[in-house]
Amino acid sequence: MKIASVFLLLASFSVFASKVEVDVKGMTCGMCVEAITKELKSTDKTENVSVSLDDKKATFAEIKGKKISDHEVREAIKRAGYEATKITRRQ
Ligand SMILES: [Cu+2]
Repeated sequence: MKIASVFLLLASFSVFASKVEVDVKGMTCGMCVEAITKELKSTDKTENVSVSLDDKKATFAEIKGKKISDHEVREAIKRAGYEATKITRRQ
């Protein structure tokens, strides 16, 4: 997961991509990770989706030219069966 985070950091240097970090409540195992990853990818607005069970966080970048709202992020996490407690965005 640490290595994946570094790749995400490097990817975030591209001009318009916004990096998003989501604190997720209720994750307990690898199946939680898979379910959340799948739902975040299904929005077609995210790339470099990475979910950390240790940190209870999902991180991803917005695909260039696409904006994903906080509401859409919360709904995707909810579809997977969890709750997004905090959303942090970085340019
Ligand atoms: Cu689980």
